Amino acid sequence: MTSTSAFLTCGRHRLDLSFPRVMGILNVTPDSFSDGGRHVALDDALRHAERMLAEGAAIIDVGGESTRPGAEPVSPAAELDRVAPVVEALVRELDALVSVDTSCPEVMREVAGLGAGMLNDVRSLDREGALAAAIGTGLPVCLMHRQGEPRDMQQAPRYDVPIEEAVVDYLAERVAACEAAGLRRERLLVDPGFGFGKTVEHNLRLLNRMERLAELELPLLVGMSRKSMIGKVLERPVEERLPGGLALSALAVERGARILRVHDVAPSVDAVNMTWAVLKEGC
Ligand code: 9MG
Repeated sequence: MTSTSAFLTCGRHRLDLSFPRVMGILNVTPDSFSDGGRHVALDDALRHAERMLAEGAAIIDVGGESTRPGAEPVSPAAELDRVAPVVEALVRELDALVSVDTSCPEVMREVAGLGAGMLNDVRSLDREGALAAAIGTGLPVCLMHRQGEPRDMQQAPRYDVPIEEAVVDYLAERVAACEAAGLRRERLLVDPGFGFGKTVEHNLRLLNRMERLAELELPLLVGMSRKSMIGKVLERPVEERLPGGLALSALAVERGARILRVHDVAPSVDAVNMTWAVLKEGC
């Protein structure tokens, strides 16, 4: 177990990270709702978030740009159009702690004004203007390792050093860049970025060696829910990956994860709490 600071200030919320928490995924990309209608989609999003909160999610992560392998980028205007009404409604109607999965400076500024409590950037603030925008929001930021862009990142990824070293070095460099620009480390989280420019073997090794990330001394967020590493090892389609994902969540908690980004909140909360009960006993 790593010792990270217990509380993270997320806008008007304080997130207790003295034990592992679950972040529920809320995708608001056009393919994520069965009905194309705008009003229905907003209502669906709200009901889905409400259910995840009732099941024990501490954070709702809203994303308006798909980061799946092969996905094409969307314009800032289109992303904002998808995300802003959902963030506003989640804050106003549910008083939820909302994280926004974005790499876009305009989106960061806008959602902070709407009451979002965290930024989740799979590009670790390396887009032009993103670092300055994130600093201006005053919100905590999750920095994630990736190699390549979603469009092409899974085309034969390779590394010259062991994957865990590549990940630690990259994240240490991004943390240093943030601190040099004035983003205090109290506002940072790190994420090894499972599936982002990594083969199945890279992902499995990275989870095995994830304790290496403890040297960064920052809260660790991980996302493996329904990812293809589960599908490939177990030969399961996406709708049959929950048991594999729960096993990975338990291992991630044992290796120091403090936030688990998942689709299936209720079973994940149980898996995380059960794992934590065992680990706590060993303290
Ligand atoms: C948006 N997104 C998709 N997968 C993710 C992961 O593994 N970590 C984080 N932080 N965000 C992710």
